[in-house]
Amino acid sequence: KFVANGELGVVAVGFSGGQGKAGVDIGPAAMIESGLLTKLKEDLGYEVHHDDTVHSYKELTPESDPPFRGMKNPKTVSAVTRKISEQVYEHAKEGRTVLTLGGDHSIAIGTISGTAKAIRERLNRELAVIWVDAHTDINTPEGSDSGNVHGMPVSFLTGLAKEEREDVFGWLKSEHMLSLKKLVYIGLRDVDRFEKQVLRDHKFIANNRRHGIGKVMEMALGYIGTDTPIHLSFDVDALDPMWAPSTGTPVRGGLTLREGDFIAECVHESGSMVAMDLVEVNPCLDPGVDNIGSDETVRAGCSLVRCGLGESLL
Ligand code: B3U
Ligand code: MN
Ligand code: MN
Repeated sequence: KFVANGELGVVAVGFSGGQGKAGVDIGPAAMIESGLLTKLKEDLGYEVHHDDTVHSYKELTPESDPPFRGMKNPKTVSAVTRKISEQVYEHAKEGRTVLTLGGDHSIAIGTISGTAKAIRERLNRELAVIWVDAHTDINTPEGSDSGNVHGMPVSFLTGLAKEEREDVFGWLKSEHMLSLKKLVYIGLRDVDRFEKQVLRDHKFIANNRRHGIGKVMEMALGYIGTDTPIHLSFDVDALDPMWAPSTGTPVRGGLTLREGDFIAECVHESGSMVAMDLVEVNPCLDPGVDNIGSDETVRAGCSLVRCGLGESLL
């Protein structure tokens, strides 16, 4: 089986160019400074491979990176995600579980493409993705109202959005891609009209909040099956703003922290998780006083990661 070998590859990505709000680029540093990686080493026993760097990438000037097909910062986001894809691939091909700390959710174009490629090469298997988010992030450039690429990663990864230009995601090849049939959503509650149409057309499973979280996880993992490697892409805005207020687009009515932790625990316990992303922690957006909101959000993010990597309360 493709089970974890106790080695963890960490990629920290200080990137905010997939959306318009500054501050999400310091999310990874905040989580690392609060001791996350030390915990993963000391308490969970991982051999951690990390270059001790929060990668920031040179952003192009607005003049050299004008909107293309409505996308904002297209060349910058493409170049950054391409780099991330290679970094994640390098870890995953060694059989390491890969943890990526973001950064906005556009970085998943890099993380998932990197994992998908490594899993194909190493295990000759297709990847499944559990996307935990208030949003579906499946806009095409033309379908998007905002032009923010963090609302489009799933569309590029599944080939719903295509672009020939090498410097605008044309580097994504079939080995990087994800099948729409291998995608499961949990936590959705803010889905654009265009995206709803996509969901209807493709009929892939999205969670149903009629069921409790236990049943949702049973259905999600049952649908994926026990023999398929899983990439867990966790957007902290899936949590209710009560638990994670410091994020770019908070939406009321979300998951409790315990439900979020439970999702991550279940994916870990499946034994199939090969990679995890934790994204959209923005410590600069704090509706509280004395950084209460950002401290709580960072703590929530760290908790989700620890649960995904095997910390169990039991
Ligand atoms: N669907 C909207 C809003 C959004 C997507 N992802 C986040 N917000 N975090 C869009 O811009 O595509
Ligand atoms: Mn997202
Ligand atoms: Mn979101």
